Amino acid sequence: MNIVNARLRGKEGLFRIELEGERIAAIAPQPSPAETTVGDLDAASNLVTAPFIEPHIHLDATLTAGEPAWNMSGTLFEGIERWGERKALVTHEDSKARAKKTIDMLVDHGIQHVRTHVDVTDPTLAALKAMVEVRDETRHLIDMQIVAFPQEGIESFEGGRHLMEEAVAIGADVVGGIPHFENTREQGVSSIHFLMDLAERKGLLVDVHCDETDDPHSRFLEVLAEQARVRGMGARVTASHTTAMGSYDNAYCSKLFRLLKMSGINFISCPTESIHLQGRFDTYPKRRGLTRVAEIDRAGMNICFAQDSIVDPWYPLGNGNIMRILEAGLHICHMLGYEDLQRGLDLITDNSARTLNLGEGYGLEPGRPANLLILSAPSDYEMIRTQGYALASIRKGRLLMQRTPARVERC
Ligand code: 17E
Ligand code: FE2
Repeated sequence: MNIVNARLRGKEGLFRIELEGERIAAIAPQPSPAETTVGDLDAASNLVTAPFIEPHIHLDATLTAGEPAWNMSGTLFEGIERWGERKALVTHEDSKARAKKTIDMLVDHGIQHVRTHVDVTDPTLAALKAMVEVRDETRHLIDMQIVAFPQEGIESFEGGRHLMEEAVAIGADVVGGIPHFENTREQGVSSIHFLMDLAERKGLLVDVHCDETDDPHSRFLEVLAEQARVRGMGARVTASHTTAMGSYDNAYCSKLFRLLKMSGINFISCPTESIHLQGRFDTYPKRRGLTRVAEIDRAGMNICFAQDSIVDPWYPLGNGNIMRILEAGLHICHMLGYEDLQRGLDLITDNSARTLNLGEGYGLEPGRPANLLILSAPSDYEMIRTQGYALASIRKGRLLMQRTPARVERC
């Protein structure tokens, strides 16, 4: 299969992309618009990109909002409480069915790489065992990384350390954490030492829910970054949320940024989730409750956007469309400047690939997997402005999804 009349990000003119089997064989400039021949796909001068990425979602909790009760306060903490009630009802089949339904939503929106957190503060590890099967059974649709995520704490939950180790033995790819939820500051710090030791010993990646609160005294990011720095693991470590950074004062942040840059860790912001869950203890003025996305990006550090939730105790909406998250995130983070709009898709493609350590498994280059999207607009700016979408998703050289745009007739 070949794709003709493709526009590529950051390049002038049109291109022809040749796919051979499961790989990209060649990418060549195309001097003039081409007719399609049988088996070719016409990008019609629109962007062709590597697939969209969902770097932070909870596929174990998805599609459970209101079961058995709704989160009435809209806080993170009530979400954790409501999830605790639903978690008691989790079964193997229920977990698999909801995760697969959600993966279909992601695939419909051009996502082919997913990192999912799975709550392992459950002595049965039912959801984790289910997700390991889902990871295998959906390989034709997505590449999945599973994070062993201790929702109720590593130190504060009975047997927490043991459950983390067991989750890794069963097949988790990434070690998680939640230091701001541990009972004490000391437990938060020791949980980070424990999880970094575990990841280093097993050669795994790290992705910690870190300082997901408006409390400016929640300062576990410095501990995580310093641990990553001294162990030389920065590129393999991610700090998710870090919303407390939106409440740190500038004096502390300027010191913190020096360490963050030295550490080389990655960041994930979930803008729709955080604007919904945070700011809940404020009246007015009311905080946005997000990390410093633009500042992290401008300091040359790696940051990407994620959905976090789809219809769960923390967030009642969501449909798998990461372009919606990008558009909301750029608004919320004051990132509608000219430069930001030129390269907005970085936040859901290349930056996310770096966070997930996808390496040569990702990107439009000859020799790499024939995984790509035909988009509905010719540039990042136009994709964002027109609320664009993936028109086609190709994986390992085969069409996964094609979308027919709605037609409007002026009368
Ligand atoms: N758990 C958590 O601690 N934080 C979140 N944002 C979600 C689950 C969705
Ligand atoms: Fe999360």
